[in-house]
Amino acid sequence: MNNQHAELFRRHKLNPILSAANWPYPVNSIFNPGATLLPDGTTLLLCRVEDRRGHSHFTVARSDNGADNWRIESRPTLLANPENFPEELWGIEDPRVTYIPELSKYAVVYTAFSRDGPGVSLALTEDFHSFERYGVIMAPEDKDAALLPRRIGGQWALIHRPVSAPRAHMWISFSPDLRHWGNHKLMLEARRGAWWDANKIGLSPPPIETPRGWLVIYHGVRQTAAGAIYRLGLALFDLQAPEHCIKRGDEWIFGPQEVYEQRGDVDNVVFPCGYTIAQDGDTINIYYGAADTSIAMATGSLRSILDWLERHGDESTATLNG
Ligand code: BMA
Repeated sequence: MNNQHAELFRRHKLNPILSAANWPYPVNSIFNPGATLLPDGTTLLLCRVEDRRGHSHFTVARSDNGADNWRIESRPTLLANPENFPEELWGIEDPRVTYIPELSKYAVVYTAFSRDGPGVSLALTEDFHSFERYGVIMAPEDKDAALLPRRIGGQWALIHRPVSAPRAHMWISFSPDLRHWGNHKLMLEARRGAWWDANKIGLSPPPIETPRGWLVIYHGVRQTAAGAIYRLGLALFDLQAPEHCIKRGDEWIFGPQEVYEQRGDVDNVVFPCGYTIAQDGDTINIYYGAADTSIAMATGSLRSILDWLERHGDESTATLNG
């Protein structure tokens, strides 16, 4: 075959691994989960669950091998709380989970669907039972956000995606206390024209710390006459100055291909919000929403991903329009 390209992520044979049919209570769809590996090796997914009003909440699912035999909590884990947090009026969406060793807590950064559009909210938790809500940390319209696991130069760092219509780029902002955010910097720009990542990009799972830099898997949205196509690309950022892009891949590396990714409530969407890395320090599982309908998983090797970026990455397209 001569139309071959590197397969950096291999889909799991049981895909989709979770869907509404598995849920212990009535729902419309399950997608875009945050993920983390607990100290005992259990994979925890914080799943976005959309009810039959169209509003979303989060529910925890656990598995010993990260692929099957999921134990799903019988009731929602975190519901919108619009009485105390009015910005959560129309639900909470797309959680990204980062373990913060300094706090011995998990940070859950999520989209709060307010009357004025999506904003970025933060909650901390030790056990995924009780959550300490910080409320909105980036005002609408902003989403696709995650916290870095440690301070950079003494400051916490948040990657996020404000919208400056018609285009939307990735930014990084800094805070001394997780409440007051500033020092905003443009991190990665959407390209223009025919590119797969023209006009609108956003962080997918939280950034992955590697010896070569922060590895970022981001989504690009291509608008076509038949609707949008959500695909994934790669970029690498400086460990000490994460606003500085070292490499950016030109080609997308993962896109809707299987029926469960191409057909659903929203066709042609692959949308990971979480990953886990195995004991070997190399095997990475990404957990993604497929067509805004179910959860699927794909596995790759960090070494191969970084090698691909080394060979295919470009230094000049980080913030310039190719
Ligand atoms: C994005 C987000 C995701 C969703 C995707 C495709 O803008 O809102 O929650 O999966 O669109 O609908």
